[in-house]
Amino acid sequence: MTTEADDCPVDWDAWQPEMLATLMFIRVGDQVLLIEKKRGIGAGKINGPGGKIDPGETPEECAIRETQEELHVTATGVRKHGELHFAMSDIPDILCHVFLADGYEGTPTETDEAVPRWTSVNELPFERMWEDDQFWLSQLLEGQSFRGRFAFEGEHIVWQQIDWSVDY
Ligand code: 8OG
Repeated sequence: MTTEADDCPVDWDAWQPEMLATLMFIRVGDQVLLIEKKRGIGAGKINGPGGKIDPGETPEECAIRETQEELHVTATGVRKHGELHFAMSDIPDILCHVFLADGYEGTPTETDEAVPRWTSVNELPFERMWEDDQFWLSQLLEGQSFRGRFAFEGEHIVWQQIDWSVDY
């Protein structure tokens, strides 16, 4: 893995995502509501709820809807904190908007798409998550904003850069 601009396999200035997606992380005290994803991209991994943005939908509307569909809860106190730009080798390139919420209504419930997993923010299961999450998820949960760019070969990062100076 490298962060040297010269070695970057992607022309980020010309890069266009092929898919728009979202992620939602609901943090209450020292716990964050994660999911074990049952289907779709990243099935079997631990992640936040989220998914593809529908036509006509804002990213925030999508993150709230996906969380309702996957866990039967409505996130409250939602704020955008991140963007993830993924240049992928074997699946479409993705731009993912990342949201942080400080509350929710409803009861986290298993659905066809996900199993809810309340997790300590100090014990995030990075070994079961996407490889890039270890570089931004703890900071996001502390309220930091960021824009991450990652080039993947298969499941592995070959280049990355995270800008912590952004604001949304
Ligand atoms: O609709 P579907 O659930 O298949 O959409 C893919 C979801 O997976 C979407 O919420 C974005 C998320 N996702 C990626 N790549 C990565 C990643 O590297 N890290 C995390 N945390 N989520 C990712 O597509």
